Amino acid sequence: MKSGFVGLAGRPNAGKSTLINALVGEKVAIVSSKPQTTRSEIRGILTREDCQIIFTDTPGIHKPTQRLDARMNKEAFDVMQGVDVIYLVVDGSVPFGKGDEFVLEAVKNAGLPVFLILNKIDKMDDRDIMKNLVSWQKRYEFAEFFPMSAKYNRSFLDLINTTKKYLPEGGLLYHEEIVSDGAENFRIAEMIREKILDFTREEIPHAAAVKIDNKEFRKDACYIQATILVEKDSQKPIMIGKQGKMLKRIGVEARKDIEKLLGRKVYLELFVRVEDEWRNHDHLISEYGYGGAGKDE
Ligand SMILES: Nc1nc2c(ncn2[C@@H]2O[C@H](COP(=O)(O)OP(=O)(O)OP(=O)(O)O)[C@@H](O)[C@H]2O)c(=O)[nH]1
Ligand SMILES: [Mg+2]
Repeated sequence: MKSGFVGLAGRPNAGKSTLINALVGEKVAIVSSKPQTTRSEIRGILTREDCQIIFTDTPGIHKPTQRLDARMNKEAFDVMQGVDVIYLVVDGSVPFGKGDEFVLEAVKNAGLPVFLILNKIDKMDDRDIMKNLVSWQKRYEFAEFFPMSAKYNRSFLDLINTTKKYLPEGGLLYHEEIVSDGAENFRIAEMIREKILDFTREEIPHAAAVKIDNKEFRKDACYIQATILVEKDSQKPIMIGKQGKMLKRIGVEARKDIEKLLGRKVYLELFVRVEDEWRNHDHLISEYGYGGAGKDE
């Protein structure tokens, strides 16, 4: 049996979290159309009879403007130290830019086999795909090339089988039934944050954090209270919405995902609170579970 680690790296919005969910067949990481969705390392575990692959999703690497950004980048770089294979996930439908160069340099420095995952080919024609692959080929000695659509591909067998070849012999590293190593409360908080990303605009999505205050299993149901933190007083009414409509919408949609995760009925109560400039405070970033919380700085 083979077992080992794969780190997913790439710019924000490239489709890393979409790919990890598709590979493990469950939503372990949240996805949104807004860049910088993922804020911390998340593991998705795929177990087959012949192999176990631990995929690590990372925050998209980008130019830091706040403390949270710096922590997210560091997290992404750290992940690349302890893996057997790196997937460099790129959005093939947008032109190569400075951001790609930055990520590519980081990936090169790791000195590991790198698979170039040319994602979102559903948005490209064959000529563009070829041109794009050729240009990436010139940039680095990638171990493998995989043009694909993380969102629409039905099978990832080829990618998984090829990855297996690069992994060492070894036993199970996680129990075969475990799909994510994320703490349950963190996964629930992320599902709420995903809806915030979906429904709010401009600076609001990135200013929001979610914290689970209480979770109680009673009979067949689960009762959850959670707080959405925003950075400024002016953001609070937007998060709540007219007559509480926004908060309600976030709650209703998040509850559906949480019920799927917990396999039971969920009662979700949401609150909104202002936490001044939380994105620039290390202890708050850690408290909410972002940017490698709990790890040594
Ligand atoms: N058309 C198309 N869209 C895709 C594909 N893969 C991902 N997306 C979309 O791209 C957006 C970003 O996807 P994510 O998986 O959140 O990207 P990410 O790389 O994890 O982004 P960060 O967490 O911000 O670093 C979402 O709207 C996805 O639905 C694809 O293969 N085709
Ligand atoms: Mg992501």
